Amino acid sequence: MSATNPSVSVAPPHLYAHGLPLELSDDKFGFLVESNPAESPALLQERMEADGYLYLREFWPRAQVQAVRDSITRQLDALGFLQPGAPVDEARFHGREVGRAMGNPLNQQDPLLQNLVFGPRIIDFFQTFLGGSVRHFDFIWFRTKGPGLGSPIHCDLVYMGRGTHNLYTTWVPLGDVNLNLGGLMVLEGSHKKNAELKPYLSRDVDEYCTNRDDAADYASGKKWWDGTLSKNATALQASLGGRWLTSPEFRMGDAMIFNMTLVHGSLDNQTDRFRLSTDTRYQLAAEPVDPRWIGDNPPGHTTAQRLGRVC
Ligand SMILES: O=C(O)CCC(=O)C(=O)O
Ligand SMILES: [Fe+2]
Repeated sequence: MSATNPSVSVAPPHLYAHGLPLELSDDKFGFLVESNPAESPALLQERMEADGYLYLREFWPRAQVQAVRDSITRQLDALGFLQPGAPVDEARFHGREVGRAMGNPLNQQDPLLQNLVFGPRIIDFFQTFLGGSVRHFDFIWFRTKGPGLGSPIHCDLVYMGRGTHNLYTTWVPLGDVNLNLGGLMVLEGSHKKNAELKPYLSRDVDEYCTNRDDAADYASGKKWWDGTLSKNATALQASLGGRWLTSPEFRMGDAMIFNMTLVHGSLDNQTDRFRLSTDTRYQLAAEPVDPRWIGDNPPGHTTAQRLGRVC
């Protein structure tokens, strides 16, 4: 089956999120709607408003993304993360996770990567889409997901909401990602559940309540809330409604753009290979920016960024 052949997209019998099987009936599960990046900004804005995302197939030339993948798999190989003897491009897992987005050892300054995720193609797209001069966050979130659990379900706002909320994520598969390998999944219509999600969306992972007993542990960094909304995709779906949506196969060159309040996570990886992707952020340059993600060496979720408030 496709576990050993990434180019063949055969649906596995079960899909899992955080170790639990998803319900795959038509009313619970489906596929993302594709958009054409050349459509008018008004139409793309309408779709973003309606769906919370834009799934753009073949946004970049495949060869450009392959060159970035090559650079990353070479780094993973040199760092000892890949199975010796297997073709490097297959990115076979060698027993050790690479680490979460923060503290990931891969090179953020790689010119091929920078030219992909911060280059003219994507910046021009956002300038047209947002109707003004655009800036990106400097930090690049690497996802190098080995066999096992995908990313927990969350909204991006709680990690990056200290500037404008007119902010967009672009998720970039660095390799073809079929259902076995486990790509992004989003909960249909969840970006419009602001009332239900208000207690969650009003939080920030680097904030803590000064009037609670454990305030000192949060201030010192001993404790941290990781921003997870739910570890049970089906229970969350039962309360919010909507289908879980993914792609039958994200392909190299695709871009998946979404807003700050769209609930998402990723499918568990049922193969013995790494699933490689990045995610990056874009906004109007004139609007306020979250300082955690800006600069040559962005501070990120460090204790210096902790903010206490009475809650
Ligand atoms: O790739 C993943 O597993 C998660 C991606 C994500 O959370 C994002 O792009 O914001
Ligand atoms: Fe995210």
